[in-house]
Order: sequence, then structure tokens, then C-alpha cells
Amino acid sequence: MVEVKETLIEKIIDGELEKDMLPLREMFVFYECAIKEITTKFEVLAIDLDLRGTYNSIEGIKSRVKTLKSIFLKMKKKNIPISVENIQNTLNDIAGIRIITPFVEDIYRLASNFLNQDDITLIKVKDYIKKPKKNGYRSFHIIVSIPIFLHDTKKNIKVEIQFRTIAMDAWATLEHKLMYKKNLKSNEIEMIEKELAECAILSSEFDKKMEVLKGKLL
Ligand code: 0O2
Repeated sequence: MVEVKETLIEKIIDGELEKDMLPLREMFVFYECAIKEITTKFEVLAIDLDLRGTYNSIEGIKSRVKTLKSIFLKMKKKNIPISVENIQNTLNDIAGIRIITPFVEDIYRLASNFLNQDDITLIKVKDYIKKPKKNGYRSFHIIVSIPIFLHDTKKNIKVEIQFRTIAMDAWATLEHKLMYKKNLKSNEIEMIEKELAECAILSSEFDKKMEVLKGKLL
């Protein structure tokens, strides 16, 4: 045990650990750069749409780079050996951006405006609005690739973008909080899942009613 610790300290002092970690650190920096590029694109789109429209079509933009722990757990679940190359090839959601909109219609319009930009390559679409998940989860996901320009090269980086209305985001955020609660018995889980599915239906009806009101008022 002591030996392992000493070896680790020696590696840190010698700068060896830093050298070993470089590809991993680079990987995280590239994903952060891709998030910056895409966030700016949506901020510009929001400014332009707000100039022409009657309300703010983007309520909020959130982003995150997946934690190392979460990356390793997902690779383990998929039973794929861990290497920087395997991680980049296997996982589509290391860089994640969430766009929150007032209305469902805004989601498809924003996604289409964004995908029309010629440096964006669409890799995959998952429309959980048209086809919600069994638990009631609704959201529109796209996986895209965007180039980032470094001092001597260009790299194409994959990013997952989730589009949600305020109602979809509220449901998903609360569901995430409730379902990650520990020490629940299986009958309690079943009960919560049932109630959450009911809330998802209410949330979907809410979005539909708001869309109708928007048609009348905006
Ligand atoms: P976190 O904390 O956001 O990182 P894939 O391997 O791509 O085919 P994956 O990654 O499960 O399968 O794809 P999917 O279904 O598009 O889900 C990706 C992300 O969507 C999740 O990331 C969540 O952010 C969100 N999501 C999907 N299903 C649900 C759900 O039922 N409830 C909530 N609250 N969010 C959901 P992570 O990695 O699970 O989590």
C-alpha cells in the first residue's frame, strides 16, 4: 500500500503522471472548446430570432462536460476497454448542451436553423417528443460534429444537444432528482414511476395548451 503511494508521489514529482494524463486532459479541453463554439452559435441565433420575433425563443442554455467517473462507468457498462480513442469513438454525450425553449415549435425551428449551418454535421437524431420514453421523458436530442480549430490542425468533435421546453426540463430535472434518491423499496419505486408517468402526461398537455394560446396571442 505504502509502496503504491510512494510510486504515485514519485510519478507526480517526476512529471510522469502529468505526461500520462496529457491525452486525457487534451480530450476534455477539446470538448470544452466544442461547447464554447456551439453555445456561441445558439446565442447568436437567439439574438437574431429575438430581433425578428415577439418573444425570446431561448429561455436558457446549460452545458457540461461529462465527469471522468461518469465516462468510466458508461464505458464499463458497455464493456469497452478504456482508452482515449475508445471513449471518443463510443460516447456521443461527453460534451452536452441543453437548450431550453418556451414552446415545442421553437425546438424544431431552432434545431433546423442550427443544422442548416454549413460547419455542422448531423450524426444522429433522437426525437423523444414525437416518441417519448416509456417513463414519460420528452426531449429532442441531436448528436452533431463540429470542427474546432487549433494552432496547427482542425479536429471534429461530437456534441449532444438536448432541446427541451420549460415544462419538459422541469419534469426531467425533478425525475432525475427523485429517481437518484437512495434506499427506496421496489414497491416505492413502482409507485413513484407511475406518478411520474402521470406528471409527464400533464406536462405534455400543458405544452400543447400553451402552443394553442401562443397561436391565439403571439
Ligand atoms: P447525464 O447526467 O445527463 O450525463 P446511447 O448510448 O447514446 O444510445 P444514451 O446515452 O442513454 O444512449 O442516450 P439518450 O437516451 O439519448 O440519453 C442521453 C441523455 O438524455 C442522458 O444522459 C440524460 O441527460 C437524458 N435522459 C435520457 N433519458 C432520460 C430520462 O429518462 N430522464 C432524465 N431525467 N434524463 C434522461 P445520462 O448520461 O444518462 O446522464
